[in-house]
Amino acid sequence: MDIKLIQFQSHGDERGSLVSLEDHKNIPFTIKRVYYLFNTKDDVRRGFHAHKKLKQLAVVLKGSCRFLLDDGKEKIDILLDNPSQGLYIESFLWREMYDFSEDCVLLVLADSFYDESDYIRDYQDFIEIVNHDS
Ligand code: T46
Repeated sequence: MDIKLIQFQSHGDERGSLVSLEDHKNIPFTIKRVYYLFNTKDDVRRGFHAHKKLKQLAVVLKGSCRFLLDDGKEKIDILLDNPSQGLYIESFLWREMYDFSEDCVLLVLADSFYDESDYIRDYQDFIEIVNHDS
């Protein structure tokens, strides 16, 4: 599985650091929605779904968390702990997020509005869909 970790340019000086995210420049889609997760508990796992169409990019603004990505054939575990890096999450990837640090703030940019019908929330359904398409 090809995991795309995008390295953002960080503009840093003695005042601190600044990262800018722009449609079709360092973000590979048009940003339609932004959401963020915070106050997450360290023993909680979230996600447990894939998306049919949605493409997203996740950036840990503070702290750290882990992503498990699964394309139905291979599982990859990624630590996100750098606000200058974005994890590109394409459609048909099962994802679970866990090991949130207490201070974790996870920002997600999405290419579509929220749509519950785009979610595949049953793992067996996901496996059947991805294996059927390959
Ligand atoms: C994903 C991972 C990384 C909304 O009302 N609007 C929204 O834009 C979102 C994302 C969620 N919600 C509601 C739906 C649920 O009642 O917020 C509640 C929590 O959402 P969910 O259980 O889907 O959260 P996660 O952390 O399991 O998954 C989220 C995204 O839903 C998902 O697309 O890829 O983060």
